[in-house]
Amino acid sequence: MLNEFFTDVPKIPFEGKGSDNPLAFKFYDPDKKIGDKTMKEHLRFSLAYWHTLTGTGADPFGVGVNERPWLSISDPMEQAKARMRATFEILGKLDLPFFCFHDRDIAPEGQTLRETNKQLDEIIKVLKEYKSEANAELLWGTACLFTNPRFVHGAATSPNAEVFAYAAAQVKKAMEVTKELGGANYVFWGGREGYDTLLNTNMKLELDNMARFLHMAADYAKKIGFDGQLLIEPKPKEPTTHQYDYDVANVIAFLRGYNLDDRFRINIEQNHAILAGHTFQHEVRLARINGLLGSLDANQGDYLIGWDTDQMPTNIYEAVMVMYEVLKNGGIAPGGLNFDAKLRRASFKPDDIFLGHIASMDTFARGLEIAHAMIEDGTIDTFVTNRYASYDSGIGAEIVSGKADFASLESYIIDKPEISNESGRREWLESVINQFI
Ligand code: XUL
Ligand code: CO
Repeated sequence: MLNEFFTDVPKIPFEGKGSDNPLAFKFYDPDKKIGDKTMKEHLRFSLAYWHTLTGTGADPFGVGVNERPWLSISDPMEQAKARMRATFEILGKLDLPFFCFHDRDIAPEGQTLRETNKQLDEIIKVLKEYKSEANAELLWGTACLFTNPRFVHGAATSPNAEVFAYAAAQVKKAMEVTKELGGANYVFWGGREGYDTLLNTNMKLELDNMARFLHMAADYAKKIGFDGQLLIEPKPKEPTTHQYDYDVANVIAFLRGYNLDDRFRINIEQNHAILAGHTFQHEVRLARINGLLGSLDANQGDYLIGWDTDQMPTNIYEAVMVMYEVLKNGGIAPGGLNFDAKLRRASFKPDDIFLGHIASMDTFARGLEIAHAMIEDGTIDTFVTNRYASYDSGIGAEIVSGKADFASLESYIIDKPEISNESGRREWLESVINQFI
């Protein structure tokens, strides 16, 4: 195991709930069986390269403050190699089974795309060497189509066809690299695919072009034999005022409208969900019941702030509700739980990386245990089943089976003097969950 940048941090042990060791798991016990799988198999945790290795802690009001020895190496390729060593040191010490990256997180850009690809290949070679000695796999790869100034008006939805071409070539390469590394998924988060004002926007062409781009991507994945899952990651706003992949409902409609729903599933992020005015669980439920739940970006937004704060997730209640959906889905594989999350700017020490991930991993481990117990107990599920019992027989069964029509429903109800309803019992249900927590 690499031990170069975090020499004070050992391999993080599981010590259990009573432990006062900050560098130990309290709930995440990777080999512990929950139902038919281990915690590690259920949770499929992943490190996000961009926040943890590349992020400096800079914000709109101040410069980078993160103490990251690799970031002070001035030669860009040497820095990229050092970042890769730091990555595998973190993965090893936390025993994280997966990582995710954008192409530009791991290697610097050159003058031309050809030169950039060459640099990427060089870093991929280094990555493969460390990967062969580690227990970590690529959960997903993606292309950064939003940082470089050429993407100022978007990528696939840019008004400039040359930008569309550049983005296509970049995704082509990123998919090849993802396949080469055995990536389980490939993600499309629509960076700047959206608009700020309709005064300068041909919305129809932009949406059609986005669909054309995704069809080309799916065709290329097939052509090179990449059989990983393709994923769209919705977000309602930021950086553009209106992002096209607004939320899960919007993405489902888009995928179906452009005949892409058999090729793509959805990568759902907590902070994006709440920016769209939904709960994380709402988004996961909607994707699940449509057979489109792909993967999760496990982070946490601030409910008082209207932007993407991408905090490390520590809210057990939310983790419970999301793990309930994951268990009902029969698991999240080939997706996983990617910590698309960054430490607060004031948590700038190198070991904060470990403290943040331990807190997040423990949160979802606890969420998994509680959700499993809730399902085993069955109180909530039984309540929901009973609440809809009127559809199991009689007129309800006729509605569900398609036998009923407006005329038959009218003759059924027209002379009934009164309808009685049952209580929804929300407060009692919340108290049931609190007993498990
Ligand atoms: C941006 C975001 C991205 C995607 C990958 O808000 O979530 O990091 O997860 O491009
Ligand atoms: Co994300």
